[in-house]
Amino acid sequence: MSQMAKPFFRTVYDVPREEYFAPGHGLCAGCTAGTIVKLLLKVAGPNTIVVNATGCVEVSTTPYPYTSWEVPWIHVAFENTAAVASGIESAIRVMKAKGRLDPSKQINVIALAGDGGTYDIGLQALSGMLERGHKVMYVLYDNEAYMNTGIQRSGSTPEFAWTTTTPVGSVLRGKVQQKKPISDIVAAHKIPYVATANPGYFADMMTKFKKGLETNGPSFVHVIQPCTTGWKFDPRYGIVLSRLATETGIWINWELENEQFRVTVPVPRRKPVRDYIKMQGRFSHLTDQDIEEIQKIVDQEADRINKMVGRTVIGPVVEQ
Ligand SMILES: Cc1ncc(C[n+]2csc(CCOP(=O)(O)OP(=O)(O)O)c2C)c(N)n1
Repeated sequence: MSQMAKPFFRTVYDVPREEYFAPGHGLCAGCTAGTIVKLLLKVAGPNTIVVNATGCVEVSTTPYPYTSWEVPWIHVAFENTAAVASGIESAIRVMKAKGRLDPSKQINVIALAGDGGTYDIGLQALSGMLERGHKVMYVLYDNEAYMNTGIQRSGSTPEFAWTTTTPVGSVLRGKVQQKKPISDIVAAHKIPYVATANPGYFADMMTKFKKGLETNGPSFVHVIQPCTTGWKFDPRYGIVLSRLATETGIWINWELENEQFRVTVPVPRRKPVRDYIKMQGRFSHLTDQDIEEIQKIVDQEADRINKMVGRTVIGPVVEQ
């Protein structure tokens, strides 16, 4: 138990009933971003301001004149999410200091962006926000490509994945480069709270949102977000695929809290990475040898994490 995040949420009965993310939005059937945002707002509650970069969540939840947001929400340019969130947080601080706002009132400021808006174009604003120490929780929903504009590769797209800008043919076989280690880059800023999360482990994810919001300074929660359209899987399997990401070790749920590193979802017996790959059309061109290569990289990362923790938290692959 000492390895676990303090579990504010253990079962569905701990999840608040109130909704601040209204139904009727236009996200794809089976889109796990809807699940992430719905649960995020349940944790944050009504005293929350959301700063949302351009992307799937933004376009699909605010077709004029409708909105799914039952909290104050601002759409910002692709590149400046963290800068706008920093400004809002500073304004709240000044208004409290000048007596224009009750100093005891807790107002959550959440920056919300996809991988394109974080790994690539929003990285400079994000780094500035972290370095200045703003009390903002940045939530990255990572569907591993620029999905809203038609599935273009991002710095997050994994090696071998098909996208419209990393096609599969006689010259290229999907993306050439590996995924950028964004959470490690964020952690290098030495902020008080960094975590990775997965909507398939909703209690762990919600606990991390709560811890992030309670952090006295910047916090960053990086959430994997399987995308039925871009990853090409049957919409009914969004949560199954989310869980497989962690069960295979390709996505490890961890947190770094005041320099203390913990794996919050240990995986004593890993499933082979093939189980995750085979469910997705974006990897349908992969050979057994390619899958072996990915398996080796996942094994190496598991070793690195186990060494960091000082014991085996991500176990060996066991065919089940
Ligand atoms: C400066 C700038 N460049 C390009 C665009 C076009 N654009 C809008 S949304 C988007 C993709 C967003 O991708 P991501 O951040 O991964 O979010 P997702 O759509 O996958 O949710 C792009 C390229 C833009 N709005 N602004």
